[in-house]
Amino acid sequence: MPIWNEKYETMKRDELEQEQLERLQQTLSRVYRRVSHYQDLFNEIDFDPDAISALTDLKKIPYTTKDTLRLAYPYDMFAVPLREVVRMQSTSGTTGQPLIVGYSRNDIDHWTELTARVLYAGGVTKDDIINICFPYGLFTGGLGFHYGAEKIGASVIPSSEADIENQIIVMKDYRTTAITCAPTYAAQLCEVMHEKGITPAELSLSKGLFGAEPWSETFRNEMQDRLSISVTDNYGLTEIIGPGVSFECDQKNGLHISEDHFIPEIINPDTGEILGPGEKGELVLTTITKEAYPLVRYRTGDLTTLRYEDCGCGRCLVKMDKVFERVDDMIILNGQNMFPLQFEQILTEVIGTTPKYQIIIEKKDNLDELEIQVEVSGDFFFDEMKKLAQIEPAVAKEVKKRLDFIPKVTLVEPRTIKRHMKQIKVVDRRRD
Ligand code: DLL
Repeated sequence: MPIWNEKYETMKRDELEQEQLERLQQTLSRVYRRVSHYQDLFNEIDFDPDAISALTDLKKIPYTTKDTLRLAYPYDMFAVPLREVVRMQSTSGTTGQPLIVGYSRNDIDHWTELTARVLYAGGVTKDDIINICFPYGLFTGGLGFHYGAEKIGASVIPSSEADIENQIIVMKDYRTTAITCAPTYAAQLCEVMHEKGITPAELSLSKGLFGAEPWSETFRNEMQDRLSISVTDNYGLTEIIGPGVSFECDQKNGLHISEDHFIPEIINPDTGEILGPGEKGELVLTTITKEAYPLVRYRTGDLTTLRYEDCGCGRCLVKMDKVFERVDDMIILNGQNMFPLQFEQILTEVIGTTPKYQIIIEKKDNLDELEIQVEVSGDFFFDEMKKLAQIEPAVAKEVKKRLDFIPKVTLVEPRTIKRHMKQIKVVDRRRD
């Protein structure tokens, strides 16, 4: 499979590290001169950004957290004057106050290069017709991929998050060969196709590039099967740039991080201690080419592992494992810690496919209670009432076995769980 940027994607590690060091020096000098937060921080720890001589010097700088960015809202983390900002995007604010991120002209060029890498690694070429099914707006998915796909020379359909039926009509009539979207959207696409009796053979689709939220290997297999396409994962976050931070290649076993733009580290989320390759922890990223919104050692909140190994695709960029959990995902139920993923695994095993589900947590008589709502869809046991009746006790039993408590399990009608661009897996009503 061809590589979009041979030079940087296959660069040998010593050469890459030299390039990273030079870019890091520029970034640290820039943030020290232009962002008061970093100026104060470096002064406080007596850190001279012009004296760094090795990548390991980065470890001397404390982490940057989302709280710092929130305090700096709207523009205090910007490292260029607004007249040099050509674009602003924003986080959704689902976990608090939204953040505004600015891009200089060079930042947009770099971002375009980065999303082109993602798309190319997922098999998109100038011969493709691609629907960008991410919202075009403050969310980074739409415009981020749009520019990258145009750069490759693909025929870009900015269909955005169109109503699913219209999306299918466009895909059919325009003979779309590739889509990029959130996995939740892909699942809805499948559902509607199923309901309308549309088969993959009626479409020209051959690849799907999914990102923006966690999704499992079971889901990949299911989508590949049901849509007759090849599916790859890609990861990014608004604060760092948007999509384009890391991407899967045809090997589909880890996401290559574009290390010529971002330096990754993995830390223990509780202690801040740096962890080694192969150890799972929180991903921390430093941007080394960003002009308008550079971040040093930003704690992403995402849990993953870094793997420095040869890849069958020929790229030398480090790989991170698929992200399934966030540090702040953890559910604490009556003092016991658990992750939504544990429930998802149980549901998938019991039902044989990953259903749409939502976990609702409430407080009753001073005790935390957890309910798992599972949406019955046309795809699983819709007409097999006997099997349906077995699901609730089977899930409850499995949860009791693995997590030692009995949840309430409720099957709900199709489309009861509200659709968002990203699936909201946990609704915590304890603080309502
Ligand atoms: O979701 C950017 C993006 C758009 C990435 C389109 C990929 C495709 P935010 O809305 O700021 O930005 O959300 C970032 O989403 O910290 C992760 O927790 C999660 N996330 C993003 N991609 C993945 C992925 C965009 N492939 C947050 N797998 C991140 C798992 C992901 N989680």
